[in-house]
Amino acid sequence: MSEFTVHSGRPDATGLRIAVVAARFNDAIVELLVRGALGELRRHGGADEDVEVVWVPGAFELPVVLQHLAASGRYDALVALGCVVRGATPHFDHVAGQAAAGTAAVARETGVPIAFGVLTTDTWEQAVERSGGKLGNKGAEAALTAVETARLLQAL
Ligand code: INI
Repeated sequence: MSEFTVHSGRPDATGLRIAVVAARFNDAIVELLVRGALGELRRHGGADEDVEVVWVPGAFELPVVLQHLAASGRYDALVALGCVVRGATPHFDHVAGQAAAGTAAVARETGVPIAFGVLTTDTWEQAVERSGGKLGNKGAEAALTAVETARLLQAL
């Protein structure tokens, strides 16, 4: 039987240079996402001196700052965090849509992996559930995704 070569990214943050880029809007939630992300990076071997946190005003501003950081060549991966709640946001679709599409475009254009940990929920309660509540912490999940993707790209 033939042997296939299988690639996957190790969940090992040792030595990886990572920036967590967080949108301050709805900061009560986003602080929890940042905390979750930083804890997850530490748990997987990330060193405090290799990890930076960058605050932007809102989720709409994430792509331009991600673009700047990704193009600098200083990071192995980026983690985008934020919280957009539909109920409180008449222009929800624009803010959430541009944050997601812009983030994906930056990752593709620069080759730097960017995990998307921006909550886009209908209600505040749904955001609470995903920022350390009963549905986990999406900031932590995004941080681990960034690590795995950075390792995968190194391995391929
Ligand atoms: N930004 C968010 O990150 N979350 C939101 O829920 C939100 N709401 O509700 O409007 C929000 N708006 C600000 C936006 O991201 C920009 O900062 C603003 O439009 C200026 O460019």
